[in-house]
Amino acid sequence: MGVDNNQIITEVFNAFLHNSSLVGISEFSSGHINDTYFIQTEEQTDFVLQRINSDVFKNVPELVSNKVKISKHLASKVPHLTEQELRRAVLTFVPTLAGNYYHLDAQGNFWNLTYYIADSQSYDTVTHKEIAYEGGKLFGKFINDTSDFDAQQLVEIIPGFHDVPKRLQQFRDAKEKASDARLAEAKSLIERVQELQNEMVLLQQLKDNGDIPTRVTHNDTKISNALFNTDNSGLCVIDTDTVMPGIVHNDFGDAIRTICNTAEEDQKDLNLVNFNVAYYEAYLKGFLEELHDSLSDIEIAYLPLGAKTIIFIMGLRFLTDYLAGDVYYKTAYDMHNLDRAKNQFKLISSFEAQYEEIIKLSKSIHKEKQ
Ligand code: GN1
Ligand code: MG
Repeated sequence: MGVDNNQIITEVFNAFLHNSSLVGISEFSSGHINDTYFIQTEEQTDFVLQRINSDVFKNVPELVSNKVKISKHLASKVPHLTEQELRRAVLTFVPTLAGNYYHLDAQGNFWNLTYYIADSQSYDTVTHKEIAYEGGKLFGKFINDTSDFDAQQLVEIIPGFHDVPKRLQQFRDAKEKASDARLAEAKSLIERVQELQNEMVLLQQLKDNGDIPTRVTHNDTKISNALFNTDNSGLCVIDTDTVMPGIVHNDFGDAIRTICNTAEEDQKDLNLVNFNVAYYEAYLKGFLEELHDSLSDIEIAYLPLGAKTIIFIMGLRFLTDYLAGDVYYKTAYDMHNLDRAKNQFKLISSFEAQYEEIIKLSKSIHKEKQ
């Protein structure tokens, strides 16, 4: 990071209302879209400053407004917490001196600031059943706590974000324009998309027909967006950029996609990529425990398809970006998006191989709950 960037970050940080003096800046490198910085202060209340990618998010003021509304709603559920406790349990946005929740800098970049949640941990891959269970409780609680919030008050910040027919159209467009070399590299995955596509549009059809209700959903429930206490109990859901109206299957599925993958999302050695059914069971249990009676039978019945569909969507999006020449996700090397896509399609194959067991588990946990 150059000096200029540090200077910009310092100026931007000082546009927010925090009465703190910056003493250190470091970058968190795990996100694929935004640039995220850890801001250390002399007062020892630290912050997370985020430069929001406005190529991806076309309407940042509305995105920030969505996030702040949801944080305020979640805060209203825990009125007994002190301010300090609340900042650990709910992602808390800091206003600017001008009274907004975002700052627009001289270069035209949008920023937002949240309190850093200290003494917490997050996971890119899960190695204990306990984390899968606690993750299920955290994301289940998120859905439950927002189930009385009118989803229509939120702007659909990326229209059709998890809409499979729309994602398939983007894939076909990218395929039309792709280089021969990339088409050749992606050949077997392109065939896989064709095999799976009819099954993968089903949830969107149920949503469009009104058979599955629209509710507030987070839409980026990968497990690294859940924070845990040092004893591994669930603490807080972060990264609410994509909070918008959606179906519960998106949030269920994206958490499963990351919790049950025995390897990281971009692991190249596909022998290491398998679907862990024991973690599926633990996650499902935690998720349904917190949801109490908020889910309908039809929503519950389609949870396994939700998991498969989200894995497919991510594989498809990584593949599309590879074909399009890596224009959307940050990549670290030439074949990064293709490796991510191969990883997701391997995960689908492993899911399919264990499908009967997954269905059996889903049915027995649902019964236990009744
Ligand atoms: C992106 O930037 P990050 O890591 O929060 C993406 C998600 C994908 C995820 C895959 C706005 O999220 O949809 O699931 O990468 N976010 C957007 O790791 O496209
Ligand atoms: Mg995100």
